[in-house]
Amino acid sequence: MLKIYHVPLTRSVRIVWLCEALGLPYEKIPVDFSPEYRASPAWRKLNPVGKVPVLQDGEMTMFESGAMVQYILRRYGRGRLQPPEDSDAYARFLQWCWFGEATHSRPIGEVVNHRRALAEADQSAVAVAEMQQRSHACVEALDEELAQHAFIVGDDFSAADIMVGYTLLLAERFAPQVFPEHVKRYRELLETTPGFAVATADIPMPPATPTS
Ligand SMILES: N[C@@H](CCC(=O)N[C@@H](CS)C(=O)NCC(=O)O)C(=O)O
Repeated sequence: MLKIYHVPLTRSVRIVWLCEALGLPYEKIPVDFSPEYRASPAWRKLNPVGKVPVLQDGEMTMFESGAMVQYILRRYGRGRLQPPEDSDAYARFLQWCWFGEATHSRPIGEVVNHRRALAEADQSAVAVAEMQQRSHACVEALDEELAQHAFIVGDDFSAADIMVGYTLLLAERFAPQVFPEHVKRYRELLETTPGFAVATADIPMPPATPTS
């Protein structure tokens, strides 16, 4: 049984969403997200940099949510939720999976960190604005792609939508903007995908999206 160490709204949402979408059994283990607990030897044994999430499968323990997605697809996916590995679509699938974490989650993570740890410092507001701008540029890139098809890699739902879609949940909370047309449509479509409702049930509603 897969064990997902989970905190609402963190990247463990991706793993819950994926397991739900694949119909895989899993156990969700709540984690104390306080900096003190994450710095403790007990948690550092599971995640050496003190972050969330962690996945365990039998004796195997791993961190990095994108790697977890890839591992689960390879081991239990039976070809579902990704294009065939020898197709051009697979290259785009990988591209958007990496984009979701390496390019888009990164500036939003900086917004969260600056707000949490550096709210008093003057440079914090400048850094937050800059990172929000970077997130907006990522949303524009998504919009261009989504003008061409329903989901991020084509007309079928894939794990790339879980990678990218989770980051949109962060973007609407921490880098709010009026989503452009195709992203808005996509964001609504994500709500209908398998696993979304369960994976996001413990996340509080975001503040109202700006209308202008
Ligand atoms: N690239 C890592 C990022 C992990 C990460 O930044 N997790 C956040 C929660 S979503 C965290 O633990 N933040 C606490 C901190 O950085 O102090 C992954 O995808 O798992």
